[in-house]
Amino acid sequence: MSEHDKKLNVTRRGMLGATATGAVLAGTGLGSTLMTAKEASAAANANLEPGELDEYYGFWSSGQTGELRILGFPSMRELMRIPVFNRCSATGWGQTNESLKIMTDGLLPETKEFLAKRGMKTYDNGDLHHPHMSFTDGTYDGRYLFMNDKANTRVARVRCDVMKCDKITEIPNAKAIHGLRPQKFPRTGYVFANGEDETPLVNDGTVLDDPSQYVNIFTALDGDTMEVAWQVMVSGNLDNTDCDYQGKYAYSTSYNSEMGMNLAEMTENELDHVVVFNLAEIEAGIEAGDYQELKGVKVLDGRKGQNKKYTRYIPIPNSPHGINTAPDGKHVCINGKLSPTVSIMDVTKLDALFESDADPRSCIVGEPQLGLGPLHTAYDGQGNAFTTLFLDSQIVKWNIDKAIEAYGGADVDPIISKVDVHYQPGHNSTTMGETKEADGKWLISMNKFSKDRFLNTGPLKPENEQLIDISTNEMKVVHDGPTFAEPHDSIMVRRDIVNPVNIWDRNDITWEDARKQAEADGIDLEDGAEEPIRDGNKVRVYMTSQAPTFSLEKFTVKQGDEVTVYVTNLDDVDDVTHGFCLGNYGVAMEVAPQATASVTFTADRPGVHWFYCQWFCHALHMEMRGRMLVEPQGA
Ligand code: CUK
Ligand code: CUA
Repeated sequence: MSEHDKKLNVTRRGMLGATATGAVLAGTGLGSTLMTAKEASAAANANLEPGELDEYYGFWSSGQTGELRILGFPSMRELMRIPVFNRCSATGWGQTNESLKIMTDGLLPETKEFLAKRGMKTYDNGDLHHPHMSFTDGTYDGRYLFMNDKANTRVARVRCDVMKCDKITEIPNAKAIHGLRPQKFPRTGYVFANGEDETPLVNDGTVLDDPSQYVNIFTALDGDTMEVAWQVMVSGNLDNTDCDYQGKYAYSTSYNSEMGMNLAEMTENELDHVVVFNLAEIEAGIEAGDYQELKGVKVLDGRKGQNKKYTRYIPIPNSPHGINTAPDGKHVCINGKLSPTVSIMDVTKLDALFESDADPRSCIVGEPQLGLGPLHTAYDGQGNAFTTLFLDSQIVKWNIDKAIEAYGGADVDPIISKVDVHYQPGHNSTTMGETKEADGKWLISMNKFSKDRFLNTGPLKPENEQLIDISTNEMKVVHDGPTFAEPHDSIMVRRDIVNPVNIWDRNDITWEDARKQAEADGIDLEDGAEEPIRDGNKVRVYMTSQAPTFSLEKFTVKQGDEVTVYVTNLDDVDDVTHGFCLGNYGVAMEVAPQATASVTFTADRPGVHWFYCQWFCHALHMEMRGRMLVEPQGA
């Protein structure tokens, strides 16, 4: 053990003791006499009294669950789940016509065909790693959240006014969208998305073992339209991505510069790289027609050795993973993963790489050794960085300027402190930490393993997300938060930035198709219809809901009819959501105040079938039900 680590260990032990005492005493109301005022206020903020509101919104990914989650922060209370890439039983996401439109509109024609052969309209799984909010002028603007799907190569957007997904775009030419970040300046703008898995450029099944024909693709979407703006072909794979505060560059880590196809090949080189994308040069290249069109997208060639001004490759040790721009607008930390180092890139030195043939490493201004398995770095806005050490199960707090001085030869130690986390952290994030308004209050360590930290839930255990007070140099773990599979990343956004509505606007675009159909049928969605509208074997049932009744207590269709039920919720009271669940037909959906939702199914079971409201809405909620009569064929 080095002198340094010994010192840290002692500090850590002393500190843990102090925290435990503080916490116990705080519970008895005596804490404030023993804790400093700052400690006391931090502890008080983390433990909200019933009815108190959190200071921050936490937006959490959910990995292979495929949804986005909203947590109150720092209480870590889970507030909501927003289905995105998954099928949701509670809301009908993936079944309602409105959600299916969002889930299918942006699929590639070849995917629609592939799914149709399997009797599916859309994928019902996803792997959501990276949720990030739209920016204006370097900070969150509360418009949208963007997120990736590694499993099925998609990017989705959530509207922050209603907290529902409104667009999903499948990315052509790429495979496995992983790293994702919105442009920070002047606004979003572009959403940058990395393809993680390399594939043959023409992937028609004729090439397997010829790496020279494999490429990888970096994608920029237009955050306003959610259409692909352009793509750049690169060498090596792409892992995580970020961009600057000047609107000039985006950059991505690559852990497989070797273009290896198995573990041994992928980890062969000591140095992999970061690819820097020059946005102005790429736009100029498109303007000049220097691209090929692949599946309707303009694809530029930014591969190594092309000597074009679109990209530069910066050697970085070793299989780098996370890449995070600091709130100072100047420094970018590239986390070494298999190297114990974080490489600090200075974005003001990037111009020179493109203007001259400067050594690509000339933009690296620091490379501190921090510990084993550095994966991601977060910031406090005061010149300090917090890096997760996966193998050491620690967070290390260190100073960026000191690391740069040490790289220049000064005898300074950039490491300020380390804290144990439980266990194996991946991402960490700080309050407002990926914006220029980083406030240095809280850090969340998103640990991949919880092992013994909670009651045993069998062989499958929760993840553990630990809340850490970073308002002092000694980081304090103040809360353990179990989560289900498997949040990777999170952001914490000041609550004044996020302002969702309580009730839908009746003119919302979400049910535009329903409104058009109703108009064609001569009906107002807000009135409903007394009888089903028949159109061949298609039957449309229009009803409204108002606690505790549906406007129809019964309706009749024929066996084999394709039935669409539209429900419009006329209640305009906060939180009075109704549902429509049709028993033994596998049909259920949510209808929030002033919303319209619809579902289409084939009435192939004759008989009387009850439908009921499955969101508790009223003292007579149980009575909020009705009957569908399906007359047998030939009747
Ligand atoms: S990746 Cu998961 S720990 Cu997908 Cu952001 Cu680093
Ligand atoms: Cu309406 Cu329950």
